[in-house]
Amino acid sequence: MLKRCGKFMADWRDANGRRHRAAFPTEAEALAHQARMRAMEATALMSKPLVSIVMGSDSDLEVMREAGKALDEFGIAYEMDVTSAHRSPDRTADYARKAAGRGIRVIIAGAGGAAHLAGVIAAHTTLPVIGVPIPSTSLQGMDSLLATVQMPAGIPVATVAIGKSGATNAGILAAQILALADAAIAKKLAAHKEKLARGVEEKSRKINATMEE
Ligand code: AIR
Repeated sequence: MLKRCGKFMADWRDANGRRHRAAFPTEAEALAHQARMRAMEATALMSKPLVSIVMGSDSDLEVMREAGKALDEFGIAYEMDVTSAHRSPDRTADYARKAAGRGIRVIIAGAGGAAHLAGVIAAHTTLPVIGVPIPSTSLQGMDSLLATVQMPAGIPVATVAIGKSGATNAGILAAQILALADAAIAKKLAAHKEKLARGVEEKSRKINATMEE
């Protein structure tokens, strides 16, 4: 433990990564304070949303909920909101510009039809943006897919499949991005892959048992 001018220095980082130090007369007091602060920050980090899930309308919620479910599986805190690239352009730009400053690390954006939400958000932030094409009634989501995926060079949107599978994968992809700097999430992702493989083994066993009957 660092000692300065006869005092013991407790040392910790807050949820935004800023470093803090406080001086104590004894090492025991400094260590106790440091442990308390580190535990508090760990809790704050867990409950602070790292992923933002946004959608063009509340009619997209049924699909976009799947992204939230995937994040739940990895214990990743997220927020959900509605903003429209066309109906509320100022709100959308404001949201995108402020997201990084609020501690958001990945944005998942879903929209249907002329689905420009993910692209417009990507235009206003350097955070990674994952686009989810919502199945539309008239063109079954082909319009949403093309509007989301066909971004001009320079402004990427990582576009996933149309609908609920895409939303699930958006959540997993966000977890994979966060896992680059978080060993606990990386471990959960490895366990997720093992679970998938065990599921296939089980299906293979069942189908082979049926063949033998
Ligand atoms: N939308 C909303 N603003 C711009 C777009 N592209 C999309 C929504 C939703 C669809 O339009 O994302 O998928 C229909 O929205 P609503 O509110 O009419 O149900």
